[in-house]
Amino acid sequence: MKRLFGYFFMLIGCVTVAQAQITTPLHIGATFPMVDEFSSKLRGHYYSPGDVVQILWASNGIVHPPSQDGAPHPDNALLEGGLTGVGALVIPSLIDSGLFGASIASPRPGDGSKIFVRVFNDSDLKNASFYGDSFIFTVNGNQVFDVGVVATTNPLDAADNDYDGLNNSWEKSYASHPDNPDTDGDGVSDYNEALAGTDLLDADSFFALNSMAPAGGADLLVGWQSVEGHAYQVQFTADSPDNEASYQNVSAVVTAVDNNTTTVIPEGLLLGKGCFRVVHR
Ligand SMILES: [Ca+2]
Ligand SMILES: [Ca+2]
Ligand SMILES: [Ca+2]
Repeated sequence: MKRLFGYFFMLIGCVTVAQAQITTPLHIGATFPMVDEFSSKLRGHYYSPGDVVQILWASNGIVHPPSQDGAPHPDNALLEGGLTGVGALVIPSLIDSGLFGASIASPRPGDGSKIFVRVFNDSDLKNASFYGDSFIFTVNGNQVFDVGVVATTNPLDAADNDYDGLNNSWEKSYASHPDNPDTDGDGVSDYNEALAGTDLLDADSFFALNSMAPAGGADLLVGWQSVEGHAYQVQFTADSPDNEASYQNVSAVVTAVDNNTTTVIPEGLLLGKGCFRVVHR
C-alpha cells in the first residue's frame, strides 16, 4: 500500500514538469476600440479583415515609418504570427468594434521585449493609403494591451503631385486623380470637396449656394447643396465680398438632413445691399 502511494505521487510530479515546459502564447489585443483621427472606430470583419493589424518588434526602442508600399523597416520586423485584422479573433457580433486580438505562440516575445502595433486602412497593403502606430509596449507576463487610439493620420505617400492640397494618399483614399486638382471638373478642387464632404468623383456634387428667394414679407430663403450630417451657417456682408472680417452670421448653425438645405433669414437680419455666403462648420 505504501509503495503504491509513492508511485502515484511520482506520476503527479511528472505531469507538473511537462506543463512547465509549455510556453504560454502571448495574447495581444485592444481592450478599448481603436479609432481614427475622426473618432470613427476602425473597420473590421471576422472572416475578411477590413483594417489590417501588424504586431512588430521595436527591439531598439525605435518605431520607423513603413515604406510607401507598407513594408516595415528592417529594424521593425513583423512578429511571427503578428498579423491579424480589426474584428478578427473577436466574436462576430463585434465585427466593427474597433477591437482585435492576436496570439503569438512561437517564438513568444519574452518579458522585457519591446513591441508595437501598426494598423493600415485596408486588408490589402496595395490598397492601403494610411497607417497608424501605437506606442511601444514592454512585454511583462501574459497581458492584453490596451492599444487605445491609433490615429490613421500618417500617409504612406505624403507627396501632392497636383498641388491641390490633398496628398497622394488622400487621393488614393478618395479614388480621385493624383495628377488632376479637380478630378470631376466641377470647378471645386479635390481638396475643397474633401473638406466639404461632397463627392470628388461626381460633377453634380459640390458645395454651392443654389437658391435665394423671398420667404414671405421681407424674409429671405437661402438654399445650398449640402451633405447629410454636415453643419453650415449663413453669413452676410454689406461690404466687399473679399472683406473676410465684415461677414456676420445671419443664421444658426444648421445640420443638413439631405443634399439640399434651406434656411430662412429674418428681415431684421438683412442689412441692406450685400452678399450672402454659406460656411461649412
Ligand atoms: Ca493632390
Ligand atoms: Ca487631385
Ligand atoms: Ca464633385
